[in-house]
Amino acid sequence: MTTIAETPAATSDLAGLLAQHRDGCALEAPFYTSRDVFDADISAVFARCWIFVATEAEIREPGDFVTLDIGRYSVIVVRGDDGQVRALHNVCRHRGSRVLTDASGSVGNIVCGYHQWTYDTDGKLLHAGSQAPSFDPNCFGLKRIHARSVGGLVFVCLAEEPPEDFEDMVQRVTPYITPHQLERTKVAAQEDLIETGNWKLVMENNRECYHCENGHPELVCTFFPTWGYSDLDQIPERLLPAHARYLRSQAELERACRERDMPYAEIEEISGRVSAFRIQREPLDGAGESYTRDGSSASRKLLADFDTPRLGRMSLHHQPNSWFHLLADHAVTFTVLPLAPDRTLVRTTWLVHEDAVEGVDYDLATLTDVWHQTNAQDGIFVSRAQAGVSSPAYEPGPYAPNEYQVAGFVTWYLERMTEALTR
Ligand code: 3BY
Ligand code: FES
Ligand code: FE
Repeated sequence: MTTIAETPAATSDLAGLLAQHRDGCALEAPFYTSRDVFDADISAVFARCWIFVATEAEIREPGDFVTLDIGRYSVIVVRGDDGQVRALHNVCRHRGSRVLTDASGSVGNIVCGYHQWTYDTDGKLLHAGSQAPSFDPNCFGLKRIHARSVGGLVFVCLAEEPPEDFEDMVQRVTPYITPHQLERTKVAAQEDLIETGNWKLVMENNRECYHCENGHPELVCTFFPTWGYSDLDQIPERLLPAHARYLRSQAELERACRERDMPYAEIEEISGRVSAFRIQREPLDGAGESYTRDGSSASRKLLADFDTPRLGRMSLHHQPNSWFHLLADHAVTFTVLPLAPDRTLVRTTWLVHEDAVEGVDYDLATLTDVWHQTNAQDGIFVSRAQAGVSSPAYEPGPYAPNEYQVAGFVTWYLERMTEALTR
């Protein structure tokens, strides 16, 4: 008979919780349910690591901005008049009001709505009315946040001293990203989904494809469900024909990349460093071109004026909160932002060539169909997982070999939390 495990203490004692964890198993319930752990996640993970926040395509012109919340932080990502992407704390230096209240828009200067303190897009205070003669505006610029565009993907870091190994990641992934010329793209669609689960459940769900075969009928038209099996002997017999197709397409794709001087080798650095990542180009099933039901391109106007639509998907996973798929005809980016212990924002952005015309080169419903469905399905898995881990009967179970990247994510997360305790 299965016994119900003792309810893990709803502890604020992170050290005790970390000590309880068993390697190779899912996390204990409070990691997903406790407000204290949530707050610790924001300070130890989201306020320390480089976080993917937006694509440059969302802020193409000087003055264009997006705002987003990372825990209790509110961040402005803005293109300056000099064309540079910057990030600023969205906290007025007068009496602290939120300065920009829209999720996105365009400004000449950044004006606080409360008493009209006016900043330029660098954050410099230009005007504050009725001040005493001793007032020095130079002391009251909006606080800066580290920002960095990696081939058109904008990352920010809230820490004063960002993790140094991000630079190494940037060097290694840039050659994979630049061929897609994301700077020459526009946003075709963006979807915000609020999932009723902890952000780590969202990430864990993304780091495996164990659930794809049954859970994502649209995605597996093109995404090989054998993803995640590093030990090929473990592939179930029913998936062997798909695996054989994978191997054939992989050989063809490798040749196509070599002919175009595009890097192909997989790089996997999923734990043991702060800017942990995985990058890989892999074939797509069906026509092999895009995330559509039959695998044919969703946009006729290819990114970067590629001479072939058959470039599979170049997939980048970055800890803690993002993943990206760059294809020949479009790119799709995902960022995961924690809202509450049991609520998480998943933002999906579809990019197409800047000259692609909706209704002529691409049909929006076709372009977004597969990931729209896949996200909705993942949202249901995550909400069921959150409900399950909230039960007193929940006991963390073991990861299967093809969930090794979930284990990698969890190991990485526990490293960050352990590090935070020793600071
Ligand atoms: O988006 C991804 O990269 C992951 C990989 C497998 C499941 N999910 C689709
Ligand atoms: Fe922003 Fe007063 S709080 S101008
Ligand atoms: Fe999924």
